[in-house]
Amino acid sequence: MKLTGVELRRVELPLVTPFRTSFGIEYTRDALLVRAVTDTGEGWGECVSIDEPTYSSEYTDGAVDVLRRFLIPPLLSADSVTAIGVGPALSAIKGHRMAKAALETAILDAELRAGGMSLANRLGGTAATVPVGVSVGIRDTLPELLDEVSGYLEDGYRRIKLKIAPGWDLVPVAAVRDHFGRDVVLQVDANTAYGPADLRHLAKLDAFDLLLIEQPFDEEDLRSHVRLRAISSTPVCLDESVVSARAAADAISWDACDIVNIKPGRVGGYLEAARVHDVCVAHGIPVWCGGMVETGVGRAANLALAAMPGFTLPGDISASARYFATDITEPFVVEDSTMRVPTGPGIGVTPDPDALTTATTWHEWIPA
Ligand code: OSB
Ligand code: MG
Repeated sequence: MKLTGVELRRVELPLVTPFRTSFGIEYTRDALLVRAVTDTGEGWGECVSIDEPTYSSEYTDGAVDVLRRFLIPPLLSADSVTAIGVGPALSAIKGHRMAKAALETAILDAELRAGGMSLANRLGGTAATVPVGVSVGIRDTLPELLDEVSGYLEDGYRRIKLKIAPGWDLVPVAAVRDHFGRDVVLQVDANTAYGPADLRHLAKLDAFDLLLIEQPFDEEDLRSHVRLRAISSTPVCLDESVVSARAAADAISWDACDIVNIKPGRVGGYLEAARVHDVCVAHGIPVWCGGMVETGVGRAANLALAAMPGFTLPGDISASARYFATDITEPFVVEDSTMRVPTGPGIGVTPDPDALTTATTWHEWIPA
């Protein structure tokens, strides 16, 4: 397959509810899409970076820069490209996994469309539907939080994840437990907001029978995650720390986690995400598919990944309507607390041209 050009496109989608985490608040999703054009057709990928380097070191302006200056040019000058060849071809460029993932996904999508195979089949996904979960941001008041959670439970979400941060942890978790009871599957995500001095405080979450606590400590502080596991009964899940299959293997061998959240962007693409899955399955570590407030393009691909057999826990895969009034693809919907895995070739969806035009704030064509 010859890559003949790549289009970078930024789309801005207002969020139906502002999304506040321990690292900031978002009112809109400014997503970066990559369209790979080849001699056998085109493919799409979504870069999951956010506006500021507050979740990880990547940020969208930086992703645009590294894509156009360092990642796209070598692939455009190659005689031919394959999806499995993208990682090795770009290995001289350090980091920038979200940018690499978006480019690899666009090429993988083009390749799979040309061959008539779905991404789920390519990855070894077997489930036709996957259970949905929802990630609930930090709110100003407890009544607002309870209201939002109540709406999601009515919508059919089987698992609720509460964002926590120092000052917003035991009280909101207790409130949700008291109000909705023990049957709700509840977990929390701290996005690295705590430090070693908070170990005893976090162990108090044991009273609430949580499915897991996600990434309480710094991404490089595996030691504190090991220590928390030793003093707490709540399973520890890693997100930010797991940047590759090797990082997953290291974390598991050091007893730093019980569960792993797999985000394809964070690990450099769907092919590496499948390898993270395999490492975790080999060690008996359950995994689930994380989210980065993706548009329909990224969501479609995440569903394909979540169809793999090791994804035994509900992911942060919610309906398009949980995030946006209008998505750029056909909206993804929740049916019977599950979502359907796309079956069409490649990622299985294509952005709607009108919705795309309306949402576009910037685009650039990079020719071979
Ligand atoms: O840590 O899982 C996270 C969103 C942006 C950045 C990091 C995270 C999140 C979420 C939202 O929790 C998950 C989603 O619904 O897409
Ligand atoms: Mg997380």
